[in-house]
Amino acid sequence: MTSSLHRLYSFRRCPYAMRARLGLVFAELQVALREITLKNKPSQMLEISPKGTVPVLQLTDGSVIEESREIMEWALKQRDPQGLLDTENMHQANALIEQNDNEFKHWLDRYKYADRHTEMTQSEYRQRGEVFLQKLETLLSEHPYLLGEKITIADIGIVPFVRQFAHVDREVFYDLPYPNLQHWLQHWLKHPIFLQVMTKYEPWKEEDELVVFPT
Ligand SMILES: N[C@@H](CCC(=O)N[C@@H](CS)C(=O)NCC(=O)O)C(=O)O
Repeated sequence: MTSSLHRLYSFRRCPYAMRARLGLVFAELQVALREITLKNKPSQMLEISPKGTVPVLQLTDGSVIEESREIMEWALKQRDPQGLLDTENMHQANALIEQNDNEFKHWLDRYKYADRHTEMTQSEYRQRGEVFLQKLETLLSEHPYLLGEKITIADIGIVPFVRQFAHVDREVFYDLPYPNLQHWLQHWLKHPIFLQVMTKYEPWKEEDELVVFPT
């Protein structure tokens, strides 16, 4: 059966998939959602994206976007009612997202799975990750969102990863000297769009009815 909706393969707790869903919801675009589990990826997803990571967006014209950052950007270029791309600092937004993806994520994974990476202690991994958090704290001490008074693509591209870092050990995170970052994260965790993005869905099965996201 063909669908008039673009199709998103996603995994609820994956920060990359979260940023893609945030992009879609801020763009007010609906997609046909296929929630997956990483242990049991659907063959339909692997056929269009053999690298096997989520998120994957299959457009109705058959083309495939298989990088989370490109999905966010694509969505907001279609529609951007809240002006998330509307910043003079797009260069800074891109640089922050790159630092998040290339450097912070590296330390986040080691902090989260320190038992699998025994070269350093968990707190050393955390401190390496904190270099990026300190940068965010400085930005957020100047304005409520990373690049100014309004939400930009930098906020939605980065917040899922800060959430994951915080949730490794919430007590430790909220004891760190980053009040503005903690406030920003708290604000996001209560944000209606964030809550929408974290709705739980059962893993997709071929016989399922179309699941439209967001509803
Ligand atoms: N560069 C990719 C990374 C996506 C990624 O690594 N996603 C993880 C889940 S958070 C994944 O699908 N991993 C595959 C696996 O664990 O099998 C993107 O930005 O979309």
